[in-house]
Amino acid sequence: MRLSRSFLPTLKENPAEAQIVSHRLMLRAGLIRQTASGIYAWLPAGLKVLRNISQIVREEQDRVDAQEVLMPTLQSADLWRRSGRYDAYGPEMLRIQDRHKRELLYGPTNEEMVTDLFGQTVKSYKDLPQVLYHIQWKFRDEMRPRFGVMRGREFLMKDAYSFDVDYASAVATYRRMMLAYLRTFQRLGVRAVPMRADTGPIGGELSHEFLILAPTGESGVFYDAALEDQDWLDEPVDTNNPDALEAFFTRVTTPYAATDEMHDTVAWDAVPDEQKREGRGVEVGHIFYFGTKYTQSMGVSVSGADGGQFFPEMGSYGIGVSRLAGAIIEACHDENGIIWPDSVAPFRAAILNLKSGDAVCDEMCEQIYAKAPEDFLYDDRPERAGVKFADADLMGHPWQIVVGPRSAKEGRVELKRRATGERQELSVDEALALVLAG
Ligand code: P5A
Repeated sequence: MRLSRSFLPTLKENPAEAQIVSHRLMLRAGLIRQTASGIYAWLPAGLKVLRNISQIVREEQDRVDAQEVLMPTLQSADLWRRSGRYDAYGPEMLRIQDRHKRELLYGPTNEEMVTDLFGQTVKSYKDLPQVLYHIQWKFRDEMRPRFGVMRGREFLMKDAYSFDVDYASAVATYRRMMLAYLRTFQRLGVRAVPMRADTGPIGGELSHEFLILAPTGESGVFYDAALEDQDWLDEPVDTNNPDALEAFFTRVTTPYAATDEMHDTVAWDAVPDEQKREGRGVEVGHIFYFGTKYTQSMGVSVSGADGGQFFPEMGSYGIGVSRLAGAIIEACHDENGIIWPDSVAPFRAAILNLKSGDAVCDEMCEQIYAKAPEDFLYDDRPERAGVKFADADLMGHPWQIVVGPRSAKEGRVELKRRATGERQELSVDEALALVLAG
């Protein structure tokens, strides 16, 4: 994409309404614009980020055999009356009436809808387990929407729902999902720590939150340094073997990892001092096992091996996809701007033409741009070099290919790695090879 023709409105000044760094940087780097309180439009670069995150989430869901569907954003109030949550949910639910005065709502979550969908379709234990997920917009009329997309009213969530024959099978599904989550966050280039959590309005007895460690996070976090090492996630886990799943689960859910509210001082005292870590975290995922809460209340049963009917055991599993865009920035930035992990960056590299209009620079840039894949951004604007450097750092492209008049004459460019600041002078082909390999 040529920057001169693109809809990438960067801002020099910090917007007054943004209190935290990710919100400031998302506005300044031209990723989002607010259209109403807690509601945002995603501009081209922001949309690329959202798509990159969604795609990694999708691949890791598919890898543990979850199946993608797409349920609507609007739901009927009657569906929620069946579970008893219509009245219980409170003012966070946006309630709507259609022209026939039928009551609808903009879905804050989909337990009811998916249970109904499942009940219409699955009749026998032989068809279990089933895990369905979608990546869909949600609406929660938050009392205090704030921090940009981190606590929005309309936000994008990946929500998965599982149906199992019994407790043991449901727990195995829960653990498989936990593995999928840790793999997802690792691929997104951030470290996420799973912690025991309260179940809140979703309900149930077993629940974990996933927190990305970032100094500006909303929750205080106490954890064992052992959790920082997640390289072993690259090793295969036999997800059909309950013992292997249990071993994995025990490894990642040490009782030391806790938030402020759930801080167990006895367990904390047992952690060797040099292993103790205190930090802050942003909740980017939350998973729940709640047994037959919804199947029972909504009367959704299937036939069992003994010929009788039973209520399948359920869990639900959320990832805040749009919140992640902000959370990743909270974890990956410096005083100059965003430092995108390679896997989520809207553009892999920017070509910076330090002297647009100079024949040698223009020609070399055009030559690089012609060879480059789609995810290169060419800064061809007639701007000063300083402006281009600042914008490239702000937007956070993992690589900058800098084309200046002196080195261009010798057929060379300067390649800068955003994360480390490391620079090297290379030929065009060498630079391209490095960027494309990375
Ligand atoms: C799990 C999936 C649920 O809704 N039902 C379906 C369960 N869980 S949750 O914890 O309430 O939400 C899941 C994740 O969604 C993100 N999230 C938000 N993101 C941005 N703005 C919000 N207002 C917001 N509320 C929730 C979080 O990442 C949360 O972990």
